[in-house]
Amino acid sequence: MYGGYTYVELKYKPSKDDFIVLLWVKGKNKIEKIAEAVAAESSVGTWTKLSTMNDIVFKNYRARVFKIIKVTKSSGFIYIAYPYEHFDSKNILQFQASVMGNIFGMKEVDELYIMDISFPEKYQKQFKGPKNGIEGIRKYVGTLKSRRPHIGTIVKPKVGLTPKEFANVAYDAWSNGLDLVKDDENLVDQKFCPWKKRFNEVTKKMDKAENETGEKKLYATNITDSSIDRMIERLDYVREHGQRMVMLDVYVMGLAALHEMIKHTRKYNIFVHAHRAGYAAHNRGMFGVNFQVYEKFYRIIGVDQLHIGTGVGKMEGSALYVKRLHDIAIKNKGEEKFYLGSLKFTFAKHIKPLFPVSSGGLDPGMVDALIELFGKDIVIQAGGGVHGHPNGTGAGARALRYAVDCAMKHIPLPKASEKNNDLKLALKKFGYADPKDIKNVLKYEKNNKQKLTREVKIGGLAEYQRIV
Ligand code: CAP
Ligand code: MG
Repeated sequence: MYGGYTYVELKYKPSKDDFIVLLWVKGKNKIEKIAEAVAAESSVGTWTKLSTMNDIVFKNYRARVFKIIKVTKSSGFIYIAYPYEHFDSKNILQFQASVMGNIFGMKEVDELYIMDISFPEKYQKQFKGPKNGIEGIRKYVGTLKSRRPHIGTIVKPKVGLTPKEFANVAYDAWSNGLDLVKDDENLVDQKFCPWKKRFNEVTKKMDKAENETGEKKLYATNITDSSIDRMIERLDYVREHGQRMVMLDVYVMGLAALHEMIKHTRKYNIFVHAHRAGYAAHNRGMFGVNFQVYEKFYRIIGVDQLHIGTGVGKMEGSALYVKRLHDIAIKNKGEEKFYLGSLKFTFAKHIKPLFPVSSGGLDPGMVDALIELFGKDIVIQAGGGVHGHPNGTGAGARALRYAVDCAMKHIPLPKASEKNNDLKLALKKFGYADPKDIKNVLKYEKNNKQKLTREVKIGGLAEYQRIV
């Protein structure tokens, strides 16, 4: 009971239109009581009995806790079902304010972590999903048949280069084999590198690189701004100049601004490269929302490319967990993986797969391992791993392209490097990530699903966080 009502209903069978939320909770009271409080505050209830409550409200709009996995008396995993009618249509913010809102601030909880949410297909139908996604971008670049990984770079230093300097670095990358050049998440329109000037210089160099290589190139220009008008102005400029991609810092801009911008990018048929800077403030620790929930929002709303992590590079996320994010990006269905905090998922038919981007501390020596982990449907991006090559950006780009081309022919990198000095020098400086390690991790998962599930059920959030 919470505020005079009961929200725990362990006999309840969720309907196909319910939203399911899997959470970790810990507090001082019994877990059943904490579960009541969380379900009440995130749906129709409050701390006391109400004279205004009626049967219709309680029956039709309340959340129901239908499963509890106790770890201790006052901690564990809870599954909550929310009725479809509880939510606005085409308004993800109302969903966030309900399910991902007040509960984080309640004194009742000492830890609260939303592990996963499954969205009914009926709700997904209110959104359009990616206009192009992986197949559309591959078609544009010309890799539909070969299905090789796309390769790209982030111009470094992150900020500080002038437009001309920036464009020269971009040219070196494209003309030596990369498909994509992008701005960094913290570069938009600073005085030393105004957005329009940079765009003009870069696109001139892109034309040159395309003519010389005969390949289609992409520039993910960062148009993120706290003013929607300014983002639209930039988008118009991108379209008028025949460019096909923009970058958005999707986490910091928020879902409303993203939803709005996607309307325009769809209309203009411009690909959206989504950078997730900031997500980890929410994703790590004892209070938070797992990134996979945001990934689902982004796919349903309709970004075309999204950063998902690496499993081998500089950012958080184990190989197993990042592979799950890759599944959510490209698959339409996935089984429940409790040990990864994941519910089963199904995307509505019209929600196309997006192109997952692996970035953060990557270099050419990691290509075999990345392909072992993700397969070929992946964008491999390296900033430091290209511009940090002993012979500069051009050599770094050539090393990365050669590594991918050899991987497509199943030639392991150490062998491939015997015939290629750029790759040889890259391996010498950065080392070689042996794909065997990834193979072993995947094999371990395959053979130990039940064991891992048991361990998380006994160990709780700490054990889960050890795995992810
Ligand atoms: C990569 C990157 C990306 C990270 C973000 C950077 O550069 O541009 O922002 O990948 O992480 O600035 O760190 P390097 P994630 O290749 O030089 O590491 O993709 O996990 O969101
Ligand atoms: Mg960056």
